[in-house]
Amino acid sequence: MDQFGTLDNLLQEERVFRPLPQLVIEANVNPQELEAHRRMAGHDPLGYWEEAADELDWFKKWDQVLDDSDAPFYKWFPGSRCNIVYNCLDRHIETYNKNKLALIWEGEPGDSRKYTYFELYREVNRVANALRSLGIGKGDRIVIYMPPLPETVISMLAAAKIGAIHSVVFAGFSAKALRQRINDAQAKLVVTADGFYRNGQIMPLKETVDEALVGACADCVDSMIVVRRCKVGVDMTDGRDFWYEDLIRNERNISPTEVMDADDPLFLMYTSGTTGQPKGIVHSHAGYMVGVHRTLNHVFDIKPTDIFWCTADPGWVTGHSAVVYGPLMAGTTTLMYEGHPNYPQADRLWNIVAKYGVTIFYTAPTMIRMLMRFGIQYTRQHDLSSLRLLGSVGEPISPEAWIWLYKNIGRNECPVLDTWWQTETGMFMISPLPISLLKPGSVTKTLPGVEADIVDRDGNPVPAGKGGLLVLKRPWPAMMTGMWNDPDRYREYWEKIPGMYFAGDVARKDEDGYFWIQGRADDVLNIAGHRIGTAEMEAAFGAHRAVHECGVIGVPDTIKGEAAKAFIVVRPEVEPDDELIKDLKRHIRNELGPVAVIKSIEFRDNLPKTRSGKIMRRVLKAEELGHEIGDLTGLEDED
Ligand code: 6R9
Repeated sequence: MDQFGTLDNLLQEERVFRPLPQLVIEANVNPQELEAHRRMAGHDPLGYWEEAADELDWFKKWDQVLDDSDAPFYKWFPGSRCNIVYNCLDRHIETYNKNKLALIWEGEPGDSRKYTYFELYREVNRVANALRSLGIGKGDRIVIYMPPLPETVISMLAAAKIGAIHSVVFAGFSAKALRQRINDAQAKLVVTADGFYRNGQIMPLKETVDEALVGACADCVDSMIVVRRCKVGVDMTDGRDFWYEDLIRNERNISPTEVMDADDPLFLMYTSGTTGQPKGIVHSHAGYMVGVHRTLNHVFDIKPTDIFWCTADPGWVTGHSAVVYGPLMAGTTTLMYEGHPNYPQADRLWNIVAKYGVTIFYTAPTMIRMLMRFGIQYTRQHDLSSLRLLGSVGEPISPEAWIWLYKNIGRNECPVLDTWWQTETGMFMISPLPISLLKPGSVTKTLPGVEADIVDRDGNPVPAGKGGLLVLKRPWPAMMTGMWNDPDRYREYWEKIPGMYFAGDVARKDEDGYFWIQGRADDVLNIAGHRIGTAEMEAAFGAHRAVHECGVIGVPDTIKGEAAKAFIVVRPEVEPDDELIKDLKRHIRNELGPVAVIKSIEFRDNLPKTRSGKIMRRVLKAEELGHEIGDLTGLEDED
């Protein structure tokens, strides 16, 4: 067993942690209120969500809370008119929040910028005007290929304000992956930066966009906005590329907030599925805003004095719900850091916590494992006493990592809120509140208004303690409203187990009704909390001249949680050697970007296949990990 523990001790974990009395007294939602919420959501779920919707501002209220006449294409709050940006900015400008800090940003070199709600509002208005001047309007798609910069948040909000649909693409993706997303979304505009700082180096970015736009592909893009971050030289194409600062220099501070229908898309977020083509998950204004607002407020118990730091990159859904939209709707101060946690040394995150007095720190197990590796001496160099809540998301957290965080960062006082949710769910689904009794490694119980269960392949509930498929049994407001260009793929989520939403995860429920997530059931890897499909990786390998056939599986990795191992059959004329391994790794980095971490490559003469010719990753995985291989009937060559 490694120092971070394994799934086996997760299954045996029996420790429980109670919240300190002071925390319960001060909580926005106390235990009696939580019970009342659960009771209400139990017998009148739509009434529960309607009450949640009433906490936000609308241009026109709904005719109905939920229209399920065309299930699984559920429509939340039909007939209503709203704009999430109104709730993130406009409404705070009319209250005492106007002069409160909305955003604190720190760059890797140590530079920092702060925006009050009013300042952020003003900047978003100017960019909204600039977008309109470039011919962008309601329903147009904008790809935002940016590192964590204030302008990333500003561009997202400006797009949403004018009714455009943003799709943020993680700056770690390759030109090819970017092109694929631009094409699928048929984006008219790309926002990017000249480069960004990472681990003491300048990483160029604009040139990757140029590469993505080369040739006949991506000719939907008319213009590009470039933020000057590192002052590195870039080639600007006349008539297409504009410096951000030039565009907004003369823009006015007011730009009308577009009135949106409930179902008008707010953003697309591409995520990996089981085929080579990433899925464009669609989230829309009304439902997303209600679900995220209610769950973020409840789980993180937002107080006027909080400084909320979610370490996720804006390129992931966590960055959308927990860095931008959720915190801003809540009127809290959200913090963003541009760079590497190890720069200039391993205490950087704690330095930031102490410097700004961070009260809520929400991160991912892969980050926690990295911090554990750095050692606790770094945590002791800074005053972390401002922290009151900790959070985890992205993959199962081992009890060891949970306890490390609780003890060394949370002084044995701050609850660790392990939130289970997905790009598709938009909002937290299964999660404790600060008042909950915690078991390290468990995401505890469903939030009020959410119904989940563990079932077998036919949809029958499995007994407590047994593993099975994690399903959601009722629609929820922040659910994706569709799949871009692909309604059939959306429908699949509801058809694998009829009448239920199957999330793709395996989990179990214990005798107390606590959920324990075990991992993905499908061919999707979770590398450092990022989803990447084995099919996507196999397709990328397949594009290399030396590769005849390839099978990719996930193998355990102490820091990243999981990493990829590739089994490769080379073309007859190729002689596999170390040079080829290096070249293949380089190739994957070019094709998919650094997110696709290859742990090892093994050359084989052939791969196990089904009679229909599908590579059996299950067999490769069992061999690799020394497990029982299981049923092999249907295998092409049972030897
Ligand atoms: C928010 C986000 C979703 C997948 C999900 C599951 C895993 C997320 C988790 C967790 C265990 C948690 N996951 N939260 N596993 N405990 N608290 O991560 O979205 O990128 O779409 O990934 O991540 O496997 O299905 P996304």
